[in-house]
Amino acid sequence: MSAIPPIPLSTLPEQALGVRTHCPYCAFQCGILMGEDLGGDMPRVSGDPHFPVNNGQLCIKGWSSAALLQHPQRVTTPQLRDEQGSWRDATWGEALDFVASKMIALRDQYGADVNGVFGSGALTNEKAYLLGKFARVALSTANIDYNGRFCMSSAGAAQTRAFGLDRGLPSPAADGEHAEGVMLVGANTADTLPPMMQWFDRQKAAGGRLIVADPRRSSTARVANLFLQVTPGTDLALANGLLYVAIEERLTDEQYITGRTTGFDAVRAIALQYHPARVERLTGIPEAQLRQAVRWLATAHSSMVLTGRGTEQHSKGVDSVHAWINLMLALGKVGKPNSGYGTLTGQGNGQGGREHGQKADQLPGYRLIEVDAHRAAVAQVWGVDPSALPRKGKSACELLDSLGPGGIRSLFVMGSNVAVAAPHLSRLEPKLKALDLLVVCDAFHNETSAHAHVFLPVFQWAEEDGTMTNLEGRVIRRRIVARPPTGPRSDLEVFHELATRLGCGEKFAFRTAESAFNELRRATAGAPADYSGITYAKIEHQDGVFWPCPSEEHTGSPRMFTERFAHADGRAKFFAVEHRAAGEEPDAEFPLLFTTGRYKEHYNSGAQTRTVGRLVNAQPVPRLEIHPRLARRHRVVTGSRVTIESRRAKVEFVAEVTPDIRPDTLFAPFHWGGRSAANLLTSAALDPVSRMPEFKLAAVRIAKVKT
Ligand SMILES: Nc1nc2c(c(=O)[nH]1)N[C@H]1C(S)=C(S)[C@@H](COP(=O)(O)OP(=O)(O)OC[C@H]3O[C@@H](n4cnc5c(=O)[nH]c(N)nc54)[C@H](O)[C@@H]3O)O[C@H]1N2
Ligand SMILES: Nc1nc2c(c(=O)[nH]1)N[C@H]1C(S)=C(S)[C@@H](COP(=O)(O)OP(=O)(O)OC[C@H]3O[C@@H](n4cnc5c(=O)[nH]c(N)nc54)[C@H](O)[C@@H]3O)O[C@H]1N2
Ligand code: SF4
Ligand SMILES: [Mo]
Repeated sequence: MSAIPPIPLSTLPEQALGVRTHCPYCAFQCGILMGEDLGGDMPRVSGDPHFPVNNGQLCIKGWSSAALLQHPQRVTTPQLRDEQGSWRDATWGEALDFVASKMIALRDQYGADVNGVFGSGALTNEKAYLLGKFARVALSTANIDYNGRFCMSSAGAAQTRAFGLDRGLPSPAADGEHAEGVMLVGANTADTLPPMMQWFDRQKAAGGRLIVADPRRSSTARVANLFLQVTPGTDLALANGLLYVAIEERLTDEQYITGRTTGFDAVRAIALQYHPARVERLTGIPEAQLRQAVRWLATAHSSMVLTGRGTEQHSKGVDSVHAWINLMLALGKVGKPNSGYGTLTGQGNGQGGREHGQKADQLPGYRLIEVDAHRAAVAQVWGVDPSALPRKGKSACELLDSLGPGGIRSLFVMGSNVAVAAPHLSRLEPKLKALDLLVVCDAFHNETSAHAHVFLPVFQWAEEDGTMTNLEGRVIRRRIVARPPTGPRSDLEVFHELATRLGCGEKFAFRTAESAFNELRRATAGAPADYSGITYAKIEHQDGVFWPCPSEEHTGSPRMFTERFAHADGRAKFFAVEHRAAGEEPDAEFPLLFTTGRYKEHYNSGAQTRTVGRLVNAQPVPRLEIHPRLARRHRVVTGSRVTIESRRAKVEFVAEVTPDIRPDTLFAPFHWGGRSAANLLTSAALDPVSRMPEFKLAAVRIAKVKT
């Protein structure tokens, strides 16, 4: 196969210093400025004081993000496994020929769906869009899904069902400052979106109230006016219980319910079964706290409930989010100024990543792959026959579960470290090992690439152009601010090179990210997430553009649902939801609740942050949080080594004894792999609607390691 001339996707502008771009990590997408190299070996990063979301603030991950760029562990040469199973360097041509010929051979032998693709909410909109197109057009496989399934899928599904559209926040983050009441449910923003706390600090300083529901007195809970230390897995009962109190105290907004919603009667009938005594038994939250929380939310002129993964990553995550939405609809808050329901999107492009067709059932712009009119619209832009598009494929966990002989024999991974981030890892690992072909595109090796046959080294965030959509639905520009090392290529170029070898290179021949974005705009025109009116120039002038933006004259949509919801009748839908047991509940054998989450210093699977010295020094190992009462019973002190055992595995942690956690609950972060992986313990019980795994609840037992 003859090499195609590389596309000049990374051209450092003459004057890169001071160019505005965004942090590579989370959905807050803080504005950053790349400063001068102060004699060290990396450029200096500072917060962009003019970007209106972070106002110049950054967290420690943002401050240290430049360390990823010139990193000594950065992979710069394509790699293939040799006969002994060791990596050997290869040329790009050799590696790409190997990947494409293997994919073709597998397709010819077993059918197109044998090739799997796994994407990411870390990818720019352009990459996410082209990854979906690559799977459907170049590989003709139905089997593409992505790590957003682990992240936003429950809140996304519930918002789509309730409001007709899923945009994480219905309004700019800064509106939080003006909300009299804010309730954060299963969201530890002080650690996971630190610069967001400035809006809540101002909100409280102006007399507003902050309520936090979490099984741990987290850094966020510590600054709340009211802390509800909820039992893991019982948020749905908590929300229904709050609605009970609202109905009983006549705090619901009947005019709003009649004028803007449907389905309340069935919800009222169920909520009335959640009297405070029952709710206290289920959730651990006393009646006085329930009443206080509802009064603050209901009597405030403006109030909002914001959910995070704590309430969503459950096998009843979708119903739990419905319960929170029901509450805010019943209080008449959704679509009102500085009010409503929102979910705090997690990954850098967690929002855009879920809109443009990486999901198994989805095409760009939130179009659905099973809807004929949607297939036709996208097929036209792609220049293919609609009947040539595959149908709906497997969701992330199901896709990973079917890896190996008899199922999906090849996996192309772009932007996820599944060998750390997926649940029930002891089941996944042999499946990864049994693949005929595992390709990882990344800048660093990680626990997933340890099983790969091919490693394709790619550019990082600061080395290429593109757009990201932050947690507010604001489409922003990622800009080139650093020169890439020799060797790596853009993900966009990888698509083009592979597609060429698969016979459709012309459909991926974009000379710039902007030209790929312009095709994305056409593919989303008229769709629910309509980007057709967003241009690179407009993003520049407006500090980002909020979708939907259906024409070039349109300035974007910062606030949603003010007049109508996105359902055909313009109304929001209540969903009658009942508390139910988790995939596994504690029992005599495994009597404790185990839940997982994050440290401020590390990011997700840790693939990036575990390479940054400053972050590793601050947070070198995962610690198991345990209440003093439980610790005493097991003769555990801070620093003791303890074994946590679930039905699936045993993991050893160092204990951190803290009164901040419930006595029936243990917590560990999931940022580490290998034998310290929290996900060895978690289960793949899935939500029936979103197919979200139950990361936030497993039944475990504890033993002190004998020394
Ligand atoms: N520092 C840092 N920031 C990040 C990330 C990171 O890895 N590190 N990742 C980004 C991404 S991808 C995401 S998705 C977001 C996630 O952001 P968050 O949702 O804030 O993060 P988590 O720590 O996973 O979970 C939040 C809280 O849920 C609590 N919790 C556990 N079980 C339950 C429960 O049953 N009910 C309730 N109410 N709470 C529960 C945990 O104790 C935890 O404090 O963060 C983003 N920002
Ligand atoms: N137990 C437990 N497990 C969880 C969670 C939990 O709370 N508890 N949270 C879940 C959630 S919310 C999430 S989002 C997942 C996240 O977990 P993962 O899906 O593993 O995501 P990251 O760790 O962010 O991995 C991103 C990888 O992509 C690479 N990367 C970043 N940008 C690009 C790019 O532009 N191109 C390419 N080719 N590569 C790129 C990085 O170098 C890194 O190796 O974990 C989930 N797993
Ligand atoms: S809050 Fe998120 S976007 Fe902002 S600096 Fe920290 S990791 Fe980066
Ligand atoms: Mo996430």
